[in-house]
Amino acid sequence: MEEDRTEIEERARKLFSGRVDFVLSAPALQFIPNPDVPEIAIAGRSNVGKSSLLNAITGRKSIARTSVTPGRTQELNFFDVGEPLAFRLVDMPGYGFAKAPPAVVEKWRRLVRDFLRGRQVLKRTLLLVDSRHGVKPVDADMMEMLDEAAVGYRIVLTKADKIKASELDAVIAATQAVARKHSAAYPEIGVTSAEKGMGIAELRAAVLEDAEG
Ligand SMILES: Nc1nc2c(ncn2[C@@H]2O[C@H](COP(=O)(O)OP(=O)(O)OP(=O)(O)O)[C@@H](O)[C@H]2O)c(=O)[nH]1
Ligand SMILES: [Mg+2]
Repeated sequence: MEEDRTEIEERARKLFSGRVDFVLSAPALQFIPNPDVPEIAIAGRSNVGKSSLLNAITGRKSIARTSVTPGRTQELNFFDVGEPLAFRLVDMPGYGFAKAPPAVVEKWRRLVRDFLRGRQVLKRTLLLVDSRHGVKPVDADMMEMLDEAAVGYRIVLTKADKIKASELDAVIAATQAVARKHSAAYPEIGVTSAEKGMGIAELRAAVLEDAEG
């Protein structure tokens, strides 16, 4: 019998309230952990709220460093979830930072593309999009990289507390339309606020399902 939504959410809540450990921060692929457990990555523009969402999912205030300075997370950051180890979360370096020098952008591109292409254990990516901005050209570029690497992704709107409900409905509809055009994107859009805890229980459950799937 199929597991009930509330059962998965409860299982996910328990899992994330147990052990979650920062493993390492990898500036290049030679430093990433052995591919011995499933992984779920979190990607998105600089400042979109990746680290904040990771903190919210794990119910910790600062397991992933959050910053007010965009472009702070430049490495792949790995977090072990569960005891015994169930899966790993990967906080990816943000993209689309306007002031980034071309050499930095190129380094980012290579690191992310090679990681996505070669990582057999990568089950899914959460692609975060700021509710206030919707999908920007840089996000569409990232979606193409994911489509090409055939890594399935869930588009997750962040900072939903920052806009009105009517505006949120419009951005959800527009984002759904974009998702339909991308082969590796899930049709349903996640809607979250790390600040208010909105959509977090659902996202935790989705992460657990993706890791187990
Ligand atoms: N209002 C509100 N602010 C948020 C939310 N999530 C994140 N922020 C704020 O947005 C800023 C950036 O958040 P981060 O989590 O550091 O973003 P990031 O995507 O990890 O950024 P980089 O690591 O630089 O790529 C911080 O000032 C957060 O406090 C949210 O749900 N609501
Ligand atoms: Mg970050």
